[in-house]
Amino acid sequence: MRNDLGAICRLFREKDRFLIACHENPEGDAIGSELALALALRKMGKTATVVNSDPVPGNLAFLPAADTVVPDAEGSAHDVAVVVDCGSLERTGRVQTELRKCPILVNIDHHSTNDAQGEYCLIDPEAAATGVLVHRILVALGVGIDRDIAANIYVAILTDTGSFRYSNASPEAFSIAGEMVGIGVDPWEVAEKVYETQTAGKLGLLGRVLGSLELAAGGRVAVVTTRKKDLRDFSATKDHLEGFINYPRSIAGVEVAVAFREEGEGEFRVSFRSKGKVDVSAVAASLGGGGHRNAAGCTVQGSLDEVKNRVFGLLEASLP
Ligand SMILES: [Mn+2]
Repeated sequence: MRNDLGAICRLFREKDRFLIACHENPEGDAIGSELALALALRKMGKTATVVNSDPVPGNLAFLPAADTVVPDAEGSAHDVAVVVDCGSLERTGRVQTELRKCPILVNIDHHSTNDAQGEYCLIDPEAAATGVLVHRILVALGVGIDRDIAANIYVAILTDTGSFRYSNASPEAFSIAGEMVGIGVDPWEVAEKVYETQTAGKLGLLGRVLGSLELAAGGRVAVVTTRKKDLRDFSATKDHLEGFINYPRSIAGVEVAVAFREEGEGEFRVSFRSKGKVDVSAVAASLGGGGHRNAAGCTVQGSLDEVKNRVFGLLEASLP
């Protein structure tokens, strides 16, 4: 059943044991959406277990109920699995085995590349964040949104709109965020926790990664590259690279920023950010990945030079 809010509400009212998950390498929208939903279901007297393949990133650990996320939920049965912010069930990673055991799957997402698996889907690529869709559900359910739920919804929208800078920052996104502030969310307190928690090591790594900056396609594409050694040298994990791609994207005249990250021997994770007319989700999809029009990613096999040549070739062809 696709986009039947009433049917999803009936299901949430009827069933009792929910298993909620998001994608690997979760960020603000994924974590905020699943925690807001879990808190609301618990308020309704339900059991809601949040299970993720990866831990909650450090800068989001302050979110209410973040301490209830578990790495596995084996040994307990659930009536309904709810997957948020995932274009496909595979994106949930390791925990998908447990999700698949649930008799009913609900899919709540805003990726345009969603494959709509699940008995119930709420998919709206026009929504700024999955948190917006969770808000729609909670309003339809009539659950009172308290400060804890509000903080999670606010962070979901804040992070997926790039602090209300991206073109997806719709009137609905602003209006829900405003409502959450009205409920008691403090924008500065949240911003400080989400964004102002750098470590000296992370800034050192940023310096290294920016040192790899190169321009392609006559200055319309900017590229940064991270090798495994770079992460090792700064005792960093891939999470520390979050947001680095915004620097090459911020260069005047650049339409697409690309970040290459060495994942394994002959394997690179490629992230794209577009600020112009280029649909990077199409480029990522043609390499087996996916995402949004302005933010997408894929994993490509080959040496760094081979991977770069393939990606540049596709990008040059898609530049208007
Ligand atoms: Mn999202």
